[in-house]
Amino acid sequence: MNRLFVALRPPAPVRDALLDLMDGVEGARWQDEDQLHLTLRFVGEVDAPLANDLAAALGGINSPPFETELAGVGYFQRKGRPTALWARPAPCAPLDILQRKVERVCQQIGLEPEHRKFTPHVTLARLGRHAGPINGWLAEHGTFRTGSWQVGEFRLYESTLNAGGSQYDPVASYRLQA
Ligand code: 2AM
Repeated sequence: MNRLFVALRPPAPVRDALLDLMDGVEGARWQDEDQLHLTLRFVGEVDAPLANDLAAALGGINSPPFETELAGVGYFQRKGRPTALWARPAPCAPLDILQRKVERVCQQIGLEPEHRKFTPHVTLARLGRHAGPINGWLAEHGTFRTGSWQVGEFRLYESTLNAGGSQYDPVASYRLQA
């Protein structure tokens, strides 16, 4: 079985800007540089034939390159407790269109539809029960903005859960073409 997801990989200058945000919350488990990505579709565990179908079907997506930027930080919470810190893209119609094309392909090969609303974000940190307050961090980075970059490809990733966290390995890249 392969645990898969489809994502964008921000370019190095954007990753550097994200790394600069990774301080100031006690106990936060900051992501490593090689973990940084923006998920378009979490697929989860699939067997090898389905993984192959997905890899091939993603290659059939026709979408032009587009510009996007990250603007703003925030957090996810569960039961009133923050669980993750993230940076999010500014509203970006081409990103939404690409996400919908990926979703359509996933359903065409037989995956269950993703019913959760698409909430594009780049996870920066996981927060355990004992993490410190995040209000200062949120206020400090409220005006975070990366400047835009061109998205020229998306990737299929494999996720491996290790004791120390998740390892994300690209298994295929798909070029966006006009
Ligand atoms: P997250 O960063 O907000 O946790 C690989 O796990 C990627 O898929 C991560 O970006 C993760 O989002 C996302 N993802 C979405 N739904 C998921 C789920 N149910 N389980 C694990 N990861 C999920």
